[in-house]
Amino acid sequence: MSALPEGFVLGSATASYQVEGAAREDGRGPSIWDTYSHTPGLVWNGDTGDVACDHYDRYEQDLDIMAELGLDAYRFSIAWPRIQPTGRGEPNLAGLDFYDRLVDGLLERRIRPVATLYHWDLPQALEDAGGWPARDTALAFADYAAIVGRRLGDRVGMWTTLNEPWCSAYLGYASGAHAPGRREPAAALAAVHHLNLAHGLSLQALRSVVTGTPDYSATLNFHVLRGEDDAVRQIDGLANRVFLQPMLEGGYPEDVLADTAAVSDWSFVRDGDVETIRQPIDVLGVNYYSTARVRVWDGVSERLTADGHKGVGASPWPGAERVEFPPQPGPYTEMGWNIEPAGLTELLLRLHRDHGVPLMVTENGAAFADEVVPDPTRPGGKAVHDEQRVAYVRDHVAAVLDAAEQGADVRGYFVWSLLDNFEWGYGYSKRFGIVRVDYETQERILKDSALWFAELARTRRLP
Ligand code: IFM
Repeated sequence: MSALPEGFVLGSATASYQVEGAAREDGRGPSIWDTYSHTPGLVWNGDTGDVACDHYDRYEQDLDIMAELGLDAYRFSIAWPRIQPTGRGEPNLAGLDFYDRLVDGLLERRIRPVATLYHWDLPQALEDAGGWPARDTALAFADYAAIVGRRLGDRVGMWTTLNEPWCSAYLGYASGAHAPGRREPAAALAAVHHLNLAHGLSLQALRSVVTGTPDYSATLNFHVLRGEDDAVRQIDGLANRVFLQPMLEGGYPEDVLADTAAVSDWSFVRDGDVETIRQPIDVLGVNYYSTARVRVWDGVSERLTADGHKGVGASPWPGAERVEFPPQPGPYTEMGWNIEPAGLTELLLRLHRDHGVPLMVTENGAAFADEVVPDPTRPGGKAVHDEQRVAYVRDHVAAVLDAAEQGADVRGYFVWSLLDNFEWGYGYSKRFGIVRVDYETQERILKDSALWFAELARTRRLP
């Protein structure tokens, strides 16, 4: 299949801390990523999101680029500390006004707003009170969701509660490779549960205030695993099923509770939580970049702990001390992640088979070392010939179409990312954008991948 299915949504994605900048403008409070990135030694080159792509002040220009590319939808995230600078209490109206303008600007350009409530910028005050390992954070999240839903709920086309809670829980609280940088495996499991609870509570809160007829969703970053059965089972449990099962089917997988019993007794799960977490969703967001290889560690040789996705710091896998992560065969992107489009087809088919839920690829893309070259035929006289990214995106869109042809109900594809941006612990050293950002001048240059994507959007067929 090379034609996009009828109604298939093509979009691009970003996240607040990665693109907005304006870290202290209009009453925004500090988030855990401000604290983390300002702590020496934690982020490459000491980079921070203070300025990033200055999207907060240049959003009109970025909206024009999206319109020029012919995007159907834009997936952005809302910065909780702009809405509630300490994570609780009265809303900061200037913060809400920004997203109001953004949503209106999208609708004026006939681009569907897809809003994520949480893409990792937890208000620092909530972390100081315990962070995601504390139940109160989930309750506060529901209040925040209601505030945002009241203000934007007549216009947002799709709501996503959480982006990649795997990263928030395990990289934030077990490996320490992400903010807040804690290395407490038991706390990471409590964070898993409270993120799941936040998902359920925020869906209830949104549904009670939203006046439009949006789709509701959550986005997970799935681990597509290769290797030995028991290692695959364990990591699949911790990475995928610990979110999928409570959100879609109800309750936690028995094997995950058993595997992690020495780390936690899961007594933070209270009566009624299982029911609260399992709320109806219209679409499951799927983020996919690569696959990972696992095997049972022999206990003798040096254990390969590097996780193919964010392999720095301590292990992000509570209770999986006997699993190791050998390197995957290439080719690789600039992140060192292997390129395997067939993994995406396989994942979509699995999710379709096991859960029967409509799917949306909410992130897929690649970092490569781009080069800007003079080109008098292009606006601004510059071009970026990112053939590898074009091939990556093309092959992954083809993989999505393969899954659709084999019966998976896949409703859209969002390329990560619209803009080069702050890549968390890697700072600005990794460029994922289909649009180049010059961080000195804030100039935007459409890369060849952006032009390719525009062609896809225009013709609705794989160029
Ligand atoms: O940049 C991130 C994004 O914030 C979440 N998903 C993966 C991307 C690439 O690492």
